Amino acid sequence: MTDKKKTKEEALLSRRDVFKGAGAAAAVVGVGASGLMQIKNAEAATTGDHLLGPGDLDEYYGFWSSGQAGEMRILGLPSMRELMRVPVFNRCSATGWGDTNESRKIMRDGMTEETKKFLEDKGGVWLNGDLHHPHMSFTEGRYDGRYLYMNDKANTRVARVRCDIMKVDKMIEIPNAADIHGLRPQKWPRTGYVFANGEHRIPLPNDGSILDEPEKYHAVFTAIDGDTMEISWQVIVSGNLDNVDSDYQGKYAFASCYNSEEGVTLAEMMGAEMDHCVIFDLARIEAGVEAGDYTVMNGVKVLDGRKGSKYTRYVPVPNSPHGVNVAPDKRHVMIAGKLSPTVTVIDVNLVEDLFTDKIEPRGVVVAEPQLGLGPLHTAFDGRGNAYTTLFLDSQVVKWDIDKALRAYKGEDVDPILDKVDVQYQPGHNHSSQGETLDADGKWLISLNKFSKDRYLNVGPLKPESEQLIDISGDKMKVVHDSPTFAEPHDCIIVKASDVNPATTWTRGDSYWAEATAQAEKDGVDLDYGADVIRDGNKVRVYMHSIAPTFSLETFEVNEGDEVTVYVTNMDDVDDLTHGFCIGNYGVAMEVGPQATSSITFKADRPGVHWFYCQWFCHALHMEMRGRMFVKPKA
Ligand code: K7E
Ligand code: CUA
Repeated sequence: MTDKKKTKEEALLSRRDVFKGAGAAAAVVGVGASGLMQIKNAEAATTGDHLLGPGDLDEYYGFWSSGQAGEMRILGLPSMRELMRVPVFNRCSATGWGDTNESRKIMRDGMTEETKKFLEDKGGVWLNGDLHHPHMSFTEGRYDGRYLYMNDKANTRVARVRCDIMKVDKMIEIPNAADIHGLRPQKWPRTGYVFANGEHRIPLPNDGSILDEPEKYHAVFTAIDGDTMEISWQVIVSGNLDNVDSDYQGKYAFASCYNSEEGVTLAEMMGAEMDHCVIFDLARIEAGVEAGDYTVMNGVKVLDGRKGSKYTRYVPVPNSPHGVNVAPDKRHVMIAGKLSPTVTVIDVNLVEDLFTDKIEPRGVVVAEPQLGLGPLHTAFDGRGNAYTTLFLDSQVVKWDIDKALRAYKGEDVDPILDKVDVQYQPGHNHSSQGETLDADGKWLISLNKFSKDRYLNVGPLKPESEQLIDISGDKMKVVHDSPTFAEPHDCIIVKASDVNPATTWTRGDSYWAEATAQAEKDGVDLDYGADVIRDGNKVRVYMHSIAPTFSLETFEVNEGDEVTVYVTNMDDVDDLTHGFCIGNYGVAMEVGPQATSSITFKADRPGVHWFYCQWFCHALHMEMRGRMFVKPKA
């Protein structure tokens, strides 16, 4: 209670700071709007203690994927309020992500030369992405608040978000792989590696010399160094890779594989009764790298981990497994059956015997409870229970891990404790801190693929639906649902105290290192500049903003010039973001408090072009503008 009060007071305090600052008008608008929305929420919902009053802060951050929308979203839980959208693999009109020099550098630095060439006449960066799995960096099995990592299935990439500023700082393309799907950071001793599954099988190299010869295709498993975002090694596997998780021992990674038949048509992929889970032995792989047992492909060390390799083991599991989730008991790995009504449980402690061939592959399986139709993903409460989504049944099933182990040994016990209906067809679920040693068993999210009749009809394209379930008691209770746009595959729920984002940027941040270096070369003060530097047909315009003005009211360039505008926001006030937009030039970006942002464009349209601040910042925000003169060619 006192805690809640304190956070409320803190919230009020920081709001007063805004009032004291230049942004009084903005603050009034902002507070009014969000306050109203919360009251509406409170009126609309009827049950549960997930409701927060106006100004109350949430206990958890939720980091959400957005599937084919390509961005990451930040929610507050348990209120389920959407707090922020962080552009990652998409282009963002509001922030200029994909257009600013800072974002384009991040997007292009980790690209292969081949892709750069492919994108040469397509704007130079990808505009789409398919973000499935956002996960935080770990230290000794707990979230450490440093980074978030996420995959792009569409264009075979992995990105990293810096948690202090909640912006992407690295993005890499994974060579030799096709369509990164499963992604998890190493839990122990730390991250460490980020594991990324190449889902689709392709020829290596994929240069057209092999086409319709599927027996020559491969899927590749990748270990990325989470600190440097460079690829440590890759392993070729048999079959398609789907999802992945890592253990609490720092020894293994577990990936589900469908299509062990290595077919290309649906009929071919459904042929076998069993697919498999591939287990990667990190120490044996590292020793293999050390011993030089690899081929270098596109600059990456690639090991052969296909069936029979010493680096991997293949555990048969029923056809087309999907989710892989390691329980916070540090011991049990759950592989959801998807087409089979079962979840296969592997005991991490038996895996070494598998690698030394003391036991048969199925010898590591210690339970395989029948739970319902279409099990996809499993979450945990830290009290020995697991929660599995049932896609076809449109339910979440709660089951007792220990009872499942005993039943597998022949004891007559039913591990199923409870089932709850969700609307409809759930994919991922996630519990509060559930993929860490701090699993606290309070909340479960069910991310549902269909909403159908659940909300007002908005036309043929419907939103998806996410539901909040109270799991603190014996019975699960759905307490809230919200529509959500395409498509939250996965999310994590992190205690708010484990994440400490900054309130403003810090001058000198490496995020705009190139701008800093250029300003130095040009002899310009990046902080307080008001300069136009001509360098042949390149023009660099330096301005800073202090609400409600830009330091340049006009600047002139020639038609055909390549113009770079650097804007530094010298306001040092919480929540005082400016923007920079040039009318009819396709130029727009966010400039956060104490940040520098830059954007480059060709001045190929003569005339007078107003630039303006596109982020409401002040009572005189509308007046925060200036003119760019583009002198026509003689
Ligand atoms: Cu994690 Cu949707 Cu990519 Cu399952 S996947 S549902
Ligand atoms: Cu500055 Cu609006």
